[in-house]
Amino acid sequence: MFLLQTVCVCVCVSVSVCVSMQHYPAAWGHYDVCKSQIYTEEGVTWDYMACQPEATDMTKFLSVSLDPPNITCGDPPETYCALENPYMCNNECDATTEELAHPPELMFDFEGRNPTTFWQSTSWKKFPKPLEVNVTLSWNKTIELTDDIILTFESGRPEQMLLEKSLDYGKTWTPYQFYATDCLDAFNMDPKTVNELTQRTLLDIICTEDYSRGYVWKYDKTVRFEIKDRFALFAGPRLHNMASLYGQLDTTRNLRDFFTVTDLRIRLLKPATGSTIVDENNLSRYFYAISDIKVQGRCKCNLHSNSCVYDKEKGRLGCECEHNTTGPDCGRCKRHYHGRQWSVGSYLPIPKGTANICIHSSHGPVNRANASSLGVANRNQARVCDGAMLRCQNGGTCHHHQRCHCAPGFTGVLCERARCQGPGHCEEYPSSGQESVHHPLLLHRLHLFLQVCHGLLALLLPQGVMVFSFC
Ligand SMILES: *[C@@H]1O[C@H](CO)[C@@H](O)[C@H](O)[C@H]1NC(C)=O
Ligand SMILES: *[C@@H]1O[C@H](CO)[C@@H](O)[C@H](O)[C@H]1NC(C)=O
Ligand SMILES: *[C@@H]1O[C@H](CO)[C@@H](O)[C@H](O)[C@H]1NC(C)=O
Ligand SMILES: *[C@@H]1O[C@H](CO)[C@@H](O)[C@H](O)[C@H]1NC(C)=O
Ligand SMILES: *[C@@H]1O[C@H](CO)[C@@H](O)[C@H](O)[C@H]1NC(C)=O
Ligand SMILES: *[C@@H]1O[C@H](CO)[C@@H](O)[C@H](O)[C@H]1NC(C)=O
Ligand SMILES: [Ca+2]
Repeated sequence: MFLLQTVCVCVCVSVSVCVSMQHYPAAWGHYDVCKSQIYTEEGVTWDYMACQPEATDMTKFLSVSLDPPNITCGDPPETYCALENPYMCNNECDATTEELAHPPELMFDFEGRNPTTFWQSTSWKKFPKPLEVNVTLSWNKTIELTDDIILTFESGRPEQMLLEKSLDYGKTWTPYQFYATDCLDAFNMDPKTVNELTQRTLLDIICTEDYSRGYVWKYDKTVRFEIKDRFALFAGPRLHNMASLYGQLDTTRNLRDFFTVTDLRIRLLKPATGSTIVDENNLSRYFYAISDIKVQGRCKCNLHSNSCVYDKEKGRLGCECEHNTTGPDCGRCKRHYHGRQWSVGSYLPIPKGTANICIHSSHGPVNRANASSLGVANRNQARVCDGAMLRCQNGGTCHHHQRCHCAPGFTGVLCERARCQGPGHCEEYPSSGQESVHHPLLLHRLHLFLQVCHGLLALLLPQGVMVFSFC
């Protein structure tokens, strides 16, 4: 067993590696503690918090597969020529000799020695039939990406490639980003860069020409999928406003899913040719070679665990679930802890979030719900807000589907009303214009409820909207 949590030895190979392993400043909340003991009048109890494992180098825990499977060079042995100079043919590949073999593992070994180690494909012998290779990375576990995916090519960067992701263990695939020297020609897409994305278009799948432009490959060998630039659309250029990002991740499921994967697939569609014409007399110049792949991320544990363990025997990652949840992603309540429906933890309020623990069945609202005829049996029906139909208005953010956090100056269940600024400003909203929770009598009752109850508390507000509150 191998604790991810403790694997944070930063070996600084280059400045960029160190930067990518940097932690976010403490002010944003690490979410690294799931519970802590607190002392109250009633004695020692536990305080539960949203928590997640530390981000780490995820390439240590993946399995890689190639398609076609026999596409790796060296069987039979082959000699390759340099792309820019067909007379420079000193790249030998022989699968039977360790020093001359280029197996897929060399994409994930420790980089920093010279010469680099790399995986290499066979050459484009069957031209003009396309030289296509799928490099599939599988975790058999849902993970959340926290930093840019960086591929380093040892030969020229591909003229056409596609990064795909799967969220269902490889059953279905969707594009993440297209890469080409000519996006229009290759994919019939307009070229874009990540800098052109906005908060609204963040989830758009783009084709970029930034990482394919050919002949200067000697100077830039990397192909990126820009996670941090996308985070920055919410968190600001140096990710100083992580609260804003966490707020969005909390409330916008699509956004969260966008950065979540179980598998990644690099579809190499056309190797570097260095020019528009392929030299058919010397196809040993065209091949793929990748020396390094970086994938930073963390296990997805639904904010119910701060540690993820790698079971070396089974070759599998799994969250060590807290909050009486269970499953590889802490995606359900433990046996006998179905007192209320399982729910993902919440990043809000910053910095500790909301744990949304599973509670013992005997403490649950199940019996009360049926008896009360208030219709609280199904918690899902009591959604106050979400990212789709029930949007918080006027810049408000939806807090765990139960409450809108309104921007200053707005009020109402969905922040739909302007807060009254003074006498005479509220004519448009007669009678029920005041936010109900601010009514002194109701507030008083709320306090009473909070003092009395143990488990889940269901309150019926005058508007007929259900609000749940955890005691
Ligand atoms: C690569 O994977 C895609 C599906 O993502 C599949 O359609 C394609 O045929 C595969 N290509 C090769 C060369 O295996
Ligand atoms: C890989 O195997 C397939 C059949 O399994 C064969 O048709 C193909 O020529 C092989 N490719 C190489 C590069 O050996
Ligand atoms: C490619 O060209 C170089 C230089 O002319 C030559 O040495 C090499 O054998 C050629 N390779 C092939 C496969 O023709
Ligand atoms: C993936 O994990 C599941 C359990 O979560 C296990 O049963 C299965 O064998 C694993 N698959 C692979 C390919 O390792
Ligand atoms: C979860 O259950 C264990 C017993 O299995 C108990 O000791 C612990 O307090 C429970 N935690 C919560 C969050 O209810
Ligand atoms: C509550 O009602 C649901 C269906 O409305 C039913 O399935 C469940 O058994 C009931 N629970 C109790 C404790 O009566
Ligand atoms: Ca390497």
